[in-house]
Amino acid sequence: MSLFRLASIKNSEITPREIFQARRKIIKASLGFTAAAFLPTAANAEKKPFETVPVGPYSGDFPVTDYEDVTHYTNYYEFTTNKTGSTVLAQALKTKPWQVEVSGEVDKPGVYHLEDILKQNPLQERIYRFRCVEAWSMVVPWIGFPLADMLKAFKPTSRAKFVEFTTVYQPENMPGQRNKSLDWPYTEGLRIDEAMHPLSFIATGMYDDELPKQNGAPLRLVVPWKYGFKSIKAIVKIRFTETMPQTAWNKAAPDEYGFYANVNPNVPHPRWSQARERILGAGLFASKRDTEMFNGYAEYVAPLYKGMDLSKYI
Ligand SMILES: Nc1nc2c(c(=O)[nH]1)N[C@H]1C(S)=C(S)[C@@H](COP(=O)(O)O)O[C@H]1N2
Ligand SMILES: [Mo]
Repeated sequence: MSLFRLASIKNSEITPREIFQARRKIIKASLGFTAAAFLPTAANAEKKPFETVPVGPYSGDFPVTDYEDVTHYTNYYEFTTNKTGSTVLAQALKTKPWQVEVSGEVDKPGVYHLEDILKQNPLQERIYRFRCVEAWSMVVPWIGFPLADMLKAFKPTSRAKFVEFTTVYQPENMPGQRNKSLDWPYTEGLRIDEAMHPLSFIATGMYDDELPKQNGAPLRLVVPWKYGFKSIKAIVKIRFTETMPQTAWNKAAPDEYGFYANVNPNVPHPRWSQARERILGAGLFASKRDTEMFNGYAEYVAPLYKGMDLSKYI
């Protein structure tokens, strides 16, 4: 039993790692076909829609972290700075209806209903490593679609060099927004080539299910080669800009949280090393593992930073 687990988890909420992986192996084996189409109709009918989502590219065959660990140890400052407290508090978030306002350097600005975005973007699963700046790591089977697919539909102009994302402002349901722990609403940003990179992902679900509120429902960013804080939750605004946007963490502590925030074992956070990481769910006394450059995704993303001094551009 992991130290992070709460005693109150219901058995029905647990997705045992072995069962999950066995099922995913079958689906992976049928890749190249549409997994859903080849399942017998009766079996299909019993499955939730998310369980028939095919596994997309870039999904490494990693041991997946237990669902209850990923859902009971979250960072969500709009609710609380307490990583176990956000599990319960986040249930107050109102996620229906949900709209995303698109503005700035685009030919198709506007307010888009989430349902319309979902209709345009077929779901796939990406099993990604995820690492937080606080030095724990996990592997999460996210369900969603490539960020690039969604962004391209808005037709960015040639002046769009960066993309800024903004989290919902809902202080009546988000107690953290009623104090000044960060400059609300939470914002994040990517350079346009980072945003368009095929690894950058929008998650609307995970572990064969809808995205839990504490993990960023109804839609969040997942950028697996960067520290977790770049992966902004509950997105309501996307703005394309010519200049580098400000980000919530960079504004709060510029020396600690840079714009790029690439996972880099060689550059310590000013207050702690980033060379090793704790595996979520393994327990506090389990041995740590060495953190990998770009969180293990260097072969895909290192070219984006060619010629940049990564000890300067943190
Ligand atoms: N809106 C918002 N997004 C956020 C955060 C937050 O406090 N508010 N925390 C970030 C941090 S620091 C991390 S490590 C990841 C954690 O994602 P998880 O809680 O789903 O594991 O979410 C990121 N996205
Ligand atoms: Mo984090």
